[in-house]
Amino acid sequence: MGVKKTKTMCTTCHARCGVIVYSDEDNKIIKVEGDPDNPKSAGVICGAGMSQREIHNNTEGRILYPMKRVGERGSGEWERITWDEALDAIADNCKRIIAEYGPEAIITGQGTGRTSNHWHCRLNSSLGLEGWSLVPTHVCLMPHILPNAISLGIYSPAAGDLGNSKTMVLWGQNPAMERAFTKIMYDNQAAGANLIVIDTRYQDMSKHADLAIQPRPGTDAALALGIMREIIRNKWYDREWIDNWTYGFAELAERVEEWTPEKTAAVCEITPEEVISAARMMGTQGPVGMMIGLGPGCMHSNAIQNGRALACLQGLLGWIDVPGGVSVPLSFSVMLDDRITLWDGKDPGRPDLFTFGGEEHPLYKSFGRSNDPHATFEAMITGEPRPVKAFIAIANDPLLCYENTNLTYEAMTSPNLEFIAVKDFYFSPTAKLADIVLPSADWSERCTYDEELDGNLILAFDQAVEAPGECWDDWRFFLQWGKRMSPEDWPWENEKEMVLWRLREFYGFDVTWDEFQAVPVRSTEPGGQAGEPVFKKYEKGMLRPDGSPGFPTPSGRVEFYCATMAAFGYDPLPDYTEPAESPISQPELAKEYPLTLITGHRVYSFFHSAWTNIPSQRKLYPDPFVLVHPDDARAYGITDGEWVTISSPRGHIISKAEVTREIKKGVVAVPRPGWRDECPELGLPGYGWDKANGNILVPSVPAEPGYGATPMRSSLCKIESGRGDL
Ligand SMILES: Nc1nc2c(c(=O)[nH]1)N[C@H]1C(S)=C(S)[C@@H](COP(=O)(O)OP(=O)(O)OC[C@H]3O[C@@H](n4cnc5c(=O)[nH]c(N)nc54)[C@H](O)[C@@H]3O)O[C@H]1N2
Ligand SMILES: Nc1nc2c(c(=O)[nH]1)N[C@H]1C(S)=C(S)[C@@H](COP(=O)(O)OP(=O)(O)OC[C@H]3O[C@@H](n4cnc5c(=O)[nH]c(N)nc54)[C@H](O)[C@@H]3O)O[C@H]1N2
Ligand code: SF4
Ligand SMILES: [Mo]
Repeated sequence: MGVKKTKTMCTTCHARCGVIVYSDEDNKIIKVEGDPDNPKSAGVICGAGMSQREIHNNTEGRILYPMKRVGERGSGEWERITWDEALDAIADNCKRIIAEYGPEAIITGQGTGRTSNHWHCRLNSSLGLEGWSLVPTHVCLMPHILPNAISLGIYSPAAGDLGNSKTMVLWGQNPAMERAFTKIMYDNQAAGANLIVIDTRYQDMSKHADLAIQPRPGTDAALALGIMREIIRNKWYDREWIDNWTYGFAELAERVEEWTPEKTAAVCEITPEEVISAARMMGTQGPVGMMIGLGPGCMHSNAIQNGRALACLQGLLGWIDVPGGVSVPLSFSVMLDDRITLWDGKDPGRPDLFTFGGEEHPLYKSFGRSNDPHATFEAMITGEPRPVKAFIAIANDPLLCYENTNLTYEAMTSPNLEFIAVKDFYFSPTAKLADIVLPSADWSERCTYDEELDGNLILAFDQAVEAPGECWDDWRFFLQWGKRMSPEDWPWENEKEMVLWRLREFYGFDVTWDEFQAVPVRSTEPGGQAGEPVFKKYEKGMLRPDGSPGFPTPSGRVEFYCATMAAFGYDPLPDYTEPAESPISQPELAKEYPLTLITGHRVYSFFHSAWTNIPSQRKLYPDPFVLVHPDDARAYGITDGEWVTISSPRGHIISKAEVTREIKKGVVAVPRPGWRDECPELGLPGYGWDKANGNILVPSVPAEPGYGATPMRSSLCKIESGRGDL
């Protein structure tokens, strides 16, 4: 038989590169390489993708079988059980708890998109819950898409078609982490396009930028208002677009008037020239495509309004649903289609629907369909306003993912929480506290991926190797758990049937598995050619439910003035407010904690908290580290490479100082993740959830009012030389 060659997709990060896996008769992976025929990634691959070889071939430390706890919680004593025993235990606990306390007493946790989130939602529906239960969308997906949903009617991150832009803008986003996309940008820049990078850190892409601006954390709305003022004053907008497709232009023009380059520069701690240059480039050299990341709008107490200001800037520029502008995909909403989630068109904002924290954060309840983490963890601890009895996590580690980790830990170890199950590859800090752990197949070991959600392509994929031990794909787990809770919702026999059902139900491809494999690329858009999106859908009546031209907003237009914002108690116009915990808003606190803390900027090899135990990934970043500006290092007696203690009113952690001009003066940056698992092959120790995890430092209150986004990128801290008690 020799070497087997399988074309599939790496799903380690959201880029989802096409890859070719070579494996041998012993089911070992020989090599993973980029697939040159993949229309999106075109042969690009990164080290994290290639490390699948280590993850699959060396199963040391991996959870290989379902196991139940036999000792005290957290004692590390486990006993192997069968999948049936594990699933029965989960289903029995769920049924008992639902009967006694109602489904809301079960919290299911999921992390960022790892190919099974839609089935997770369906499973929640089978439990009698509505929505996503517990997800980090309060700092990621929702503040990302909500401003666009409200302002443009586009229920997506509104990513730019940067490969065709004349001016490419990376706003608090670093695509260098996802390689294929970077290549497209470099090629476009070589062909004459501009690149603007707006990032507090002088990050990977800043080094290639025509204009790199480093605003103070959480001040991006001010910058966007200042840029809009310049564009309006200089009439760098398209009058016809404004008249035909936007709402509230006159009010916007009045609002931005006070944001002179000087005032903007003072708030953002940049120069007036930078504001003017950015406005001129965006205003005169279109099409403008933006990639907006977590930097500006997701992880601040003023998150939604920051995002709104950026959405309005895009609306003002007018490059929407055109080549090189803001892409308007249809496929994103398909993932959350009622046919798959079983949400049945119910309004999540209705008063009788209960969510933890829904009263405090009504916008999150209405649009996010999730429980607020802070309120959920408090309920786990106190039983108020109602009890939580079970927590089941799939591809999620709350101890490393959520702010204010000491609260999360108290919740995860609360005696009120009767049952915890975790499905993961390795013993994550939360898995160590579980009653049942469930083994998981990684991407080379499964046949279940999403269609491309950020584009319009369905790419054929297949399982490359057999999963080790009894590692199950997450789809299979949801299917078998679902069958035990509500069999009519889960009619399929296996995961392949689930994939084929989706192809048929959503895109009309009635194919067998082999037929699916035979066509490498399909389009998700009705009538669309593979790789050729339909543009200006708003003119063609493709965006509004009633089929009329326009955008799916109440006015049918791009809304600068937005009644939806007003209905939730916000200023209906884009607005800047100072972050809740900054040297300016909290001068007293800043006397003790003078530095602004950014947590979680991405680094090459790690994807969230995963892979710090994998040698080829860990060797790039052996120790936890923190970026410190040379002037701050001098002021606080820190030298490059030494261990420092970083403290906030919430707690303290350690990291090695990386003294660098990359970070803005007055700001320190702890990357994601801070913690490290042990890496025996390299002889490197672990640094646990309570040692080097940036979330120890981040407050869970006060949060963004409507949404509950927490200031993971704008809170106060101090640094001192030495490891202290850690
Ligand atoms: N301070 C701070 N906190 C942050 C962020 C930040 O920037 N700063 N970023 C936030 C953001 S944007 C997000 S999206 C969240 C992400 O949060 P999560 O997605 O929950 O990420 P992790 O906490 O790393 O937990 C993920 C766990 O899932 C496991 N895993 C990975 N893939 C799979 C899979 O396919 N199946 C199974 N069963 N397990 C899998 C990993 O091994 C890991 O233990 O974190 C948020 N937390
Ligand atoms: N390697 C790797 N790739 C990943 C992930 C990962 O964990 N590892 N996570 C994935 C996930 S779930 C997500 S959501 C995406 C996030 O993707 P990005 O948003 O691109 O990622 P980040 O690096 O978290 O944040 C972007 C930048 O924001 C900057 N920044 C911080 N505060 C501010 C601010 O106030 N204003 C501005 N303008 N910039 C600021 C940081 O310096 C950082 O460079 O990444 C995805 N890709
Ligand atoms: S960029 Fe790397 S980790 Fe992300 S999908 Fe591509 S190969 Fe995988
Ligand atoms: Mo995320």
